[in-house]
Amino acid sequence: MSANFIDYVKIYCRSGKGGAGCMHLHRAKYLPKGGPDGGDGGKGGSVILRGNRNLWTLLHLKYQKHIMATDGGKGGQSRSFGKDGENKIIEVPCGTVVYDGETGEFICEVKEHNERVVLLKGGRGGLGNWHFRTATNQAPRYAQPGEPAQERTVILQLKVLADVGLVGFPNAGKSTLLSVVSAAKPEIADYPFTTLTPQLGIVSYRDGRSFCMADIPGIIEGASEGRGLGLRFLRHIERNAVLLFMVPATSENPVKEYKILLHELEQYNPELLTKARILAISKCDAVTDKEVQKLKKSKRLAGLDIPIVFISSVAGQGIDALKDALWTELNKEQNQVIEISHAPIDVAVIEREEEPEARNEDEEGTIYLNEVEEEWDLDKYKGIGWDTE
Ligand SMILES: Nc1nc2c(ncn2[C@@H]2O[C@H](COP(=O)(O)OP(=O)(O)OP(=O)(O)O)[C@@H](O)[C@H]2O)c(=O)[nH]1
Ligand SMILES: [Mg+2]
Repeated sequence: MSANFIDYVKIYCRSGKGGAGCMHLHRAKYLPKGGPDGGDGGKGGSVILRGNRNLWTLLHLKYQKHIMATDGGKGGQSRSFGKDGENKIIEVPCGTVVYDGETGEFICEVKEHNERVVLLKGGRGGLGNWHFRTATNQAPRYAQPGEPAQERTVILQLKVLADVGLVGFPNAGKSTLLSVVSAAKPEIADYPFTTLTPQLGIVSYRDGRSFCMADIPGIIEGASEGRGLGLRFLRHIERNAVLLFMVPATSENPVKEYKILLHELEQYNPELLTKARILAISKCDAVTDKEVQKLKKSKRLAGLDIPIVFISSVAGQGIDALKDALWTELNKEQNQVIEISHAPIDVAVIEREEEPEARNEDEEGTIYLNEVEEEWDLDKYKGIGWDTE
């Protein structure tokens, strides 16, 4: 299960170049000067991302290192058009964020089912020489080249779209809570880092309503410096509307534990602190009633100024109160917006899958006219054809 959860892939993408316009002069037996009749080149294919709610990981893209749309065909004589290149559609789970593979800069994101984002536009086809005939130049011996292809190496990252994200040290009881409130079956054990990949569950609430909860691997002090599993999974809570912090009642100093968690989140992305927070004191069955009462009266806990709920997933205590508190926060207007600016990623630090192999340069050079390879001066064509669109 965990090996199949892929939330990071790096892919080289290229759109198709536009087909070249054709330079052709019509000649027939009784029509030696039939005039220019070169047709237009076809459009190159684009590389397009499409959201698909049935996908939960980027696994299907793991071994796909290159995605290339096809080139537009050349125009032909008798004003025949070149064929358009085929688009390449990359299906991605909703919540996929795209970064530039070299600079780490944010490019775009796909949030909704069937949402289409054009990542790389195919080149426009060149115009055939038929378009360039004028009163003074009735036999233009040139045509327009196709627009070049675009290429880019991109990093796709999945940031799951959940309403509530669980934040806590390892062993805080996050996965146990998820297993109690939803149908999800996360692994649960009394050793740290049981959960290695994010898990999602749908929590059903009263009157047939529901919300989504994400359990992410535990965070420890120094996670922002790469300790434990580091902050690699924190991106999955970037888009949650509410963060549910979990601190066990057995903790020696719950307030300190909460503050460490908050600090690590801040190190990762200060915007996380603008989200609504709820603190759940978990495992209340593991301490005496007296100790629970003491925690309930604790001035230091109350001083945190956030809603606090006392729960025990094992004994089923406080679970309904917790759901109520989460539902209330989720429905507050200021918590509806789950937009967040995606900070650029550090491509040097992020762990990489192996680099894409050198790409295949061996393609047909088709945009040149008369089979002569020369640098095209695209300025020459200003004002005519595609750049006037
Ligand atoms: N007594 C008691 N034990 C609990 C409760 N909730 C969880 N535990 C125990 O605490 C241990 C850790 O629980 P997990 O749910 O795996 O903790 P986690 O926060 O998901 O841990 P990581 O995945 O390692 O980050 C397990 O042995 C659970 O049985 C609770 O409400 N009461
Ligand atoms: Mg867990």
